[in-house]
Amino acid sequence: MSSSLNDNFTVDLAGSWRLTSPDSNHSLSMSLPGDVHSALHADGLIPDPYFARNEEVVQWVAKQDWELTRSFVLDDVGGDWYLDIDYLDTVASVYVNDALVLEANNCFQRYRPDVSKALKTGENSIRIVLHSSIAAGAALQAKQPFYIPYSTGNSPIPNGNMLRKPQCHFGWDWNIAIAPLGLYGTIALKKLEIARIENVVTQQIHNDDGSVDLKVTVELFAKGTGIAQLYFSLDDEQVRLDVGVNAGETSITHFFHIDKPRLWWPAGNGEQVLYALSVETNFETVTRHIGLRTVELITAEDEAGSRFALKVNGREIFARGANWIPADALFSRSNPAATEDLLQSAVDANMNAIRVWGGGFYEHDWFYDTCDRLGLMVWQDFMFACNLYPSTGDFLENVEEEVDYQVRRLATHPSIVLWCGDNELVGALTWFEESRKDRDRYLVSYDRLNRTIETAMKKALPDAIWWPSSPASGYLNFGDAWHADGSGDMHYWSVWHENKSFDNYRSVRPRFCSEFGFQSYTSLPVIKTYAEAKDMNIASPVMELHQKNAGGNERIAGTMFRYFRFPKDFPNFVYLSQVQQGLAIKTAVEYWRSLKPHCMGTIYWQLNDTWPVASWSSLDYGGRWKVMHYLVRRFFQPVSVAAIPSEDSKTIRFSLVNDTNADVTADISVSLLKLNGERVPLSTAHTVCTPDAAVTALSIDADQVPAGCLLAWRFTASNGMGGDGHYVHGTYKALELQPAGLTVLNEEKEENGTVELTVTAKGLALFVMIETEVEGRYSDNAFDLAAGESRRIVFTPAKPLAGGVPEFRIYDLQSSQSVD
Ligand code: BMA
Repeated sequence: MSSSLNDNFTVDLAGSWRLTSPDSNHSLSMSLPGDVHSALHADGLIPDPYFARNEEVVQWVAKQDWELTRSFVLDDVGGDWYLDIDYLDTVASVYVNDALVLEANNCFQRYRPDVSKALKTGENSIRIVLHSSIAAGAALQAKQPFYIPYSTGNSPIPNGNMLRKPQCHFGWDWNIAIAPLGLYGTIALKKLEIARIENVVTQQIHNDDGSVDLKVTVELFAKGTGIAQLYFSLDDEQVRLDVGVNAGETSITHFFHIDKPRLWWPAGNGEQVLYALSVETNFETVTRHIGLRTVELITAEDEAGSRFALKVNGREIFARGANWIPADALFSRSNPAATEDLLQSAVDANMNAIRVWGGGFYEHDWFYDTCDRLGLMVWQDFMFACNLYPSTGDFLENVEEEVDYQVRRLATHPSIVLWCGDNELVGALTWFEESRKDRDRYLVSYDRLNRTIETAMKKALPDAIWWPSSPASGYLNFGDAWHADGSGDMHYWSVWHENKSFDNYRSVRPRFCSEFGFQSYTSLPVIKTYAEAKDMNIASPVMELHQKNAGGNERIAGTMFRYFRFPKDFPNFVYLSQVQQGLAIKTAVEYWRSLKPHCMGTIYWQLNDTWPVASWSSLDYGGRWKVMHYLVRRFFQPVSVAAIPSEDSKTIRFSLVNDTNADVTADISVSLLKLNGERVPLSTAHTVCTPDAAVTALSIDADQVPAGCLLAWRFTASNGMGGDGHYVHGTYKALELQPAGLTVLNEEKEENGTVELTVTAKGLALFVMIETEVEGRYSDNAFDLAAGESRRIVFTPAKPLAGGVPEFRIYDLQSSQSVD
């Protein structure tokens, strides 16, 4: 999506500004869009906030106000002018030539104050005072009719719930707490000629004969009466309308009829066809990419409770995805290329869905454009998370405007399939003494907020799908969706937050699991960006600071003792933490996919990181794939096979699932894998699987697996998909693994700069993982080799290799735990 104004009518104010502190102690240059911390760091006034324990050193920055100033020249001040501002973070006063033109208090709003009277011909000045959100939050809390608690565990910086600002800015159990300030979007002065386009909203009417009517509604804003020329176009079809406008808003509707529409499909289900829609005045052009599709949320009641399935173009789609948090703790550092790389990694790991979690941002337009192109279905939360919130008139009014703006801004994106009221606000009612003691008061207060969001959303976009909260067992159902699995979406955290075993994932049968996660350390090359050699110990203060979940390092280590032997050194601790993370999430996903169509979605926590930190992510900060992401690609493959033990562990069934549109037949061969790496054939199956349900292809009795043997399988499906895997009956630590005798041959491929590596094993090698300091992608990683087997891996560096073939390290399960 894009929006542009003819050059004669815009003064772009992005670029160089002067940043000063009101006490005049600091004066430096700052580029907008940008943030104060990055500017101070670039000027050498603060150290890199992400390095070592610098988070502690930079706390002072957010405790004071900051001022941004610049000047600009206007040759002719005649006419009506307004400022166009978005992603202003957050409590800010804007002055033009010392006249106050805007008091902002919502980072999720777009502001367009009229500044005509404040301007003069010649040189003008503009000043933005960014007020400390810490001070603003405290002042607002003091004014509440009753105390509104926030999650102190997540947020070391208090009262973030008072402000319409990303909640993770105040800290989170994966985020640095520095309460950033800045402006991350547009800042421009624009001339209002006749009328400006406020927003373009579309509605699709899919007719019984297969044709589609696309209703395009344009809202114009004018200062007075006039005639606006409006040009609509959809691909090659063009229409001109002359529209009479009055002061205020005028709404114009035009219908396009598409006789034989080519539909937009989620990834893996068909093409992502996009039609170019543009709406133009003589001064401005707005373009949107329209994907024609229907979406339904199926919540029909059944024996277990009620279903939760997304249906696109009449086909139920199993959602395979992950939760999205902002791409950077300092949002101005995120950019389209890096964001696309993360989303591409999601699709490359066979995802078709992403949940934009409610503690971050409504993302930039280009984020959703990318999801449209890639076929990622977006579950979009409204930005409220894990706290309680005010329900005073001014707060709700602010929220109403925010919802109206965001929903209309994003309305045309085919990728957005569902709007959700918040993240975990119902659960949060049980987290605080105040709300436990007086649940009625806080529940009513919550409902006022939730109702405000719902009403504003439905007013702006009547056809969109509304889900009240994540997790929620249903509409106006305030039950415990962390543990009840019969209906709605579920957040299943018992394995991580309640320290249950991985098997415990098989104790619930979610209809749609929108959060479940397990932590690991960020990869060694990323740890090296914030820790020195002396800090490379999981109990060092630096490593502890880069772990934000209380008890997180203990949980990682404790779980490791449950399943593995003690890793031999720090790099192997990191590696093994990533292997166990992958195994945890694999256990959950494989079982829940095997319940299809009872379960219709698994969205794990979390795809990405905001800074280098130990977390639940499968991608490191910067986009490298952790061990888990390679496993995700396998266990999210549309056709896949999983070994699932029965509750009494006496049998292991091989489940085959098929998320494609057509039946597949899979040839599955199961063998015993001995500790010397020998494969002994055990059983085979030739099984058909329709797209509607998972099937059990074959079962093995546990007593067919001798002690010290693993089960291994390979499969090929009639659609060309295939894969392999192993299953350990018991724990990995019980296995007397033998040295794998791995050798690696590598050669540089001159033509395209990739490096080919051939990895060969003499014995059994599990979770073979290749790593190098250079950023890049491996064609496969974290794979198994039996005795005498080789695998050819292609390493594609992110940037052309400067210094020849880099040094590759190789890990495998046996050597990671071996003391010799
Ligand atoms: C869920 C999320 C996040 C959090 C994660 C890990 O509750 O909604 O708030 O980061 O768990 O604890």
